[in-house]
Amino acid sequence: MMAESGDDVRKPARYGDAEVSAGGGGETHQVAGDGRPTLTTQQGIPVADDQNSLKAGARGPTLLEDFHLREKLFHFDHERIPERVVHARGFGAHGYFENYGSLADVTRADLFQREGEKTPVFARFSTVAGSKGSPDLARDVRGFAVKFYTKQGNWDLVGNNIPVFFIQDAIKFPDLIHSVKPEPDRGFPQAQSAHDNFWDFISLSPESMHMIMWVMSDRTIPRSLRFMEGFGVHTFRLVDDAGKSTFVKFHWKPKWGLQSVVWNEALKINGVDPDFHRRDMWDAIGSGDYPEWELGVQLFDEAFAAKFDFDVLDATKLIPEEEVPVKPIGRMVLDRRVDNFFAETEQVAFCTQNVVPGIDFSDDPLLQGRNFSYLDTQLKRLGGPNFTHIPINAPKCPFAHFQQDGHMAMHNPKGRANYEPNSWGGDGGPREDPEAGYRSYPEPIDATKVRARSETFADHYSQARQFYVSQTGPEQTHIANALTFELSKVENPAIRSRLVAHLLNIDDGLAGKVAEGLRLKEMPKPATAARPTRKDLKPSDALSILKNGPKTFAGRKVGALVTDGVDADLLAALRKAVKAEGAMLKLIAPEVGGVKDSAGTWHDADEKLEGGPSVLFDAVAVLPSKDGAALLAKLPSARDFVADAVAHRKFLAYTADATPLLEKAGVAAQLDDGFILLKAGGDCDRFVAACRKLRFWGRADAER
Ligand code: HDE
Repeated sequence: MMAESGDDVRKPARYGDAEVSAGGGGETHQVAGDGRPTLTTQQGIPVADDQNSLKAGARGPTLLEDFHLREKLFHFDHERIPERVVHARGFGAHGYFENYGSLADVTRADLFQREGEKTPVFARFSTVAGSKGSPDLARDVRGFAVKFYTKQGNWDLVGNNIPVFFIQDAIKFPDLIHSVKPEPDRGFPQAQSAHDNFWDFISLSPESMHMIMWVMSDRTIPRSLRFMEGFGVHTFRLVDDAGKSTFVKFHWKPKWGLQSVVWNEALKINGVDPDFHRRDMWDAIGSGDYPEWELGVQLFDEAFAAKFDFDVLDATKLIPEEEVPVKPIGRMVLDRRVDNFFAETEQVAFCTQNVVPGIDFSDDPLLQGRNFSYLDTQLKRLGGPNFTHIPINAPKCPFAHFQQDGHMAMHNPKGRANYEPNSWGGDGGPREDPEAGYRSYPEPIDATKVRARSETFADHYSQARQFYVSQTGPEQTHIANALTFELSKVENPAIRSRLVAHLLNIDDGLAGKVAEGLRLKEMPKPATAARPTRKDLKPSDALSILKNGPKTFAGRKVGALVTDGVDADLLAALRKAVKAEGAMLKLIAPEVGGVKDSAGTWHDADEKLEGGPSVLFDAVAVLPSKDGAALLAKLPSARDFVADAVAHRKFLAYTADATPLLEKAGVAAQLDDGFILLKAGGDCDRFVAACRKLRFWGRADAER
């Protein structure tokens, strides 16, 4: 029988570079000293042994007396808080907003008064439907929420990457979200709209059709959170010092242009890197490649609202930028990662009701409902009314009020006064300020109380059509393919057909393609339309991604597939050309340890081949040596690397030695202008210049 006493039986042990001490059962102990602090309990009591619980004999039962064990398990058991009911999966970062000039002529909002002034911000991007652990590249709307810590309190602009929404009245939100979330009997599918319940609800809600066009476009599969737009969606009000109101819609435009992945890439990225978007943001900020957007406003008055084709209070409609231009007013730069994901990204509590003097609501019924919902949800999620005491939610300006107590109260006022009016003079606490204080815009309202939908909201198809006809050919194909994909996952044929009936009111060509893609036995009759579709709305270039791509390859990534013997000069030239563009080069090799180039220099790899497929990169280079190409040609992962890059219409640089691999990947016979042969260093510059177009859309037959 071996010793089971409490004697100190620790002996030194070495595991590679780690020197530890091993206990009687061989367990690892690392002890304090040499500048390492002493481990304590939450109460500050020093801990002697964090590997073993207190037992009656080394093989005996654990004792209830072990306060360290109990405290450790108790705390662990309570680590989770409820995830957000929507937008559960998100990623946040800190930064600042900087004014281009003063907006004093339209708003008294303090943050917009002074040119060049910076306001600290925290932004959180999210998907909507999936749980916290769902993959980043689900086809979904992206949340785009920004908290501005202004000198007059926090302003939360809680938007999306799409300028319109599915529904017109907040009362439908629980139904919409129930329909898209996993079906209640089976608990799946996760993070997907491709199922019966969602399309059942949508096909019975014609007001969703405009949003559906956006959701089925590549907007819902962004390449990076850095390359997507953001929108405040609703019409808001700006109010100036004299009390004059101007309507406003907010737009975020990414500095590096718009870019999305294609659907087949999204499916594969979700498998190989479910954290694709958050990793991209983390890496970009870490390498000083700061995500940046310009904030713009569409400003208009009551007269414009009265004559505009649609109701500005209807969140399923947008105002084309060609009709009311977006005026840039400042930029947001995200330059700091969070220190702790839970404390910041998880606990941040955005509320649409958080507005500052000079910014006000419109009567959009969706916005009005949100103003209740966000505050309400934080109580449940963060466990009490004091969530503003959490540093990420606390204003960065002075604040003073008489709200007190509650769970975990951290800012506890001193003194006697906790009410007003009071007669405690200088010790009486804060007082209201009629001048600086928030004054709601005195909108005249003379109305009858009704439960009704305004008839001015009744046109459901005209802007859906306008969106569709504003897209380029490839983008229209993607919309048809996405609808076909989603509806093919719907089991009930009546729902498929019902949706096509709506598409007939949008565009016959689109309806035809989807009907054919689904192999509908019979074309349905067009859905009854509350208002006939207008065909006279002018196409708007601002609605297309491809018409708003970057003119640079900056911020993008090239994946270079290399083996031992890779041409040292070419690799150096490629690295230089990519860097000069402000892009990144990642090396993918058969083993993560790296490769030795033709000059005998060692290069560490960024990824092992199986973990670095081409879907993770914006363009690829295939640079094996002759022997390397023969080796790669035998590997399915290398053949997929090449075949996928070609199918996804990426620019592909290659060397003559790579030919056996291109042959085995089945692409050697179709070398189009998207393939760039690298013979000398100068060819690398040509390759990078070509990459500015992001994809070679001219490649034939890459998709159906
Ligand atoms: Fe939200 N939404 N929403 N939403 N929403 C939430 O608030 C809600 C809507 C949006 O990163 C919840 O804190 C209702 C439109 C974003 O923390 C909840 C309605 C837009 C985020 C809620 C809408 C959004 C949320 C869940 C219909 C774009 C994530 C957790 C009236 C303009 C914020 C939370 C973050 C989150 C309710 C519609 C954007 C439940 C009732 C339209 C970006 O309060």
